[in-house]
Amino acid sequence: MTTPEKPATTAAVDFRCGTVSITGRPNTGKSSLLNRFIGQKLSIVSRKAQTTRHLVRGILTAPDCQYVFVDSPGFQTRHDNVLNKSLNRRATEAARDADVVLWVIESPKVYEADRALLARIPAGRKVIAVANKVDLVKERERLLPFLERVAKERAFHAIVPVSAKSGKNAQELLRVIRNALPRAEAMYPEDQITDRDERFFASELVREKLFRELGDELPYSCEVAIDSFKEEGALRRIEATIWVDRESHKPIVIGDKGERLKRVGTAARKDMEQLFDGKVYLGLWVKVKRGWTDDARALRTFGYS
Ligand SMILES: Nc1nc2c(ncn2[C@@H]2O[C@H](COP(=O)(O)OP(=O)(O)OP(=O)(O)O)[C@@H](O)[C@H]2O)c(=O)[nH]1
Ligand SMILES: [Mg+2]
Repeated sequence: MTTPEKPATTAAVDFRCGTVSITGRPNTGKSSLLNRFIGQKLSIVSRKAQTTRHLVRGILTAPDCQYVFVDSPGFQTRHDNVLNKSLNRRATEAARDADVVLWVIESPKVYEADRALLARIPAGRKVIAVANKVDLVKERERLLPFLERVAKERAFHAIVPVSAKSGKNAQELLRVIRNALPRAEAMYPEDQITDRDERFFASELVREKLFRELGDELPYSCEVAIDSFKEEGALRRIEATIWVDRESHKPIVIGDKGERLKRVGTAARKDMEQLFDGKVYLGLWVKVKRGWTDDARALRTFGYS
């Protein structure tokens, strides 16, 4: 995650560069796809819908193309609070501003929620339909009719079946995206893989572990804030607070004798050490901010607009 001054060399003839918005309803595998392209866990992933809350840029520089991927929150209809309205706004804005939009759906079905999001992508945008999770389609003969149904939804630039999980067809998808991007100079230095800093990833990795550790509802009312982030030689010393929105949630997050909080901390620390390539000390606290998901001011302090 370095940021040298020089942009990538763009000596290749026909060099392409542009933004690629990864959109879709929750849980279709958008963040998994970003991580697959970049080869690192930049965007957090869980089995639960609505894991992603922030726009995360992942930059991939190849000899003939620089792809600037933007992962976005799943477009959601689940809860109508201020947080979710803000997430939906982010999801659609990212699609509006991109050179190419990936509309990620789950094979082998198109849901109404997929269509609702597709309808929000302005006409004239180059949209690639990405039929993810093809590894789950056991009967191969179901795939072709499914792709034919997809083709009827819009005049897509292309339709590509992939598996973010196994990597199947990911290279082919990259080739299709490249050919849809404009001829342009690189925007970022070639060894830069994201626009987010280590503080951001530290808080996201804690949030990912909460999503994985907690039941169905609680993760949605948890947020993580980094209180301090200090580099002491090779060690990163990080103090973070997990905010919950009710007093009764606190003991659930902490767990019996602090066991759950400890598991969250250990798993997050290990991922941070891998991503930052160095030792990490992580101190975690749990505090209550009542009703923060519906409180615009509290949301701003957590970086939502
Ligand atoms: N079998 C299979 N599972 C996948 C694939 N891609 C993603 N998943 C799983 O689908 C779930 C959701 O993946 P995410 O990458 O978090 O999905 P997302 O679209 O970013 O979800 P939100 O951020 O909540 O909108 C996780 O359990 C992933 O492991 C795939 O190609 N095949
Ligand atoms: Mg996601």
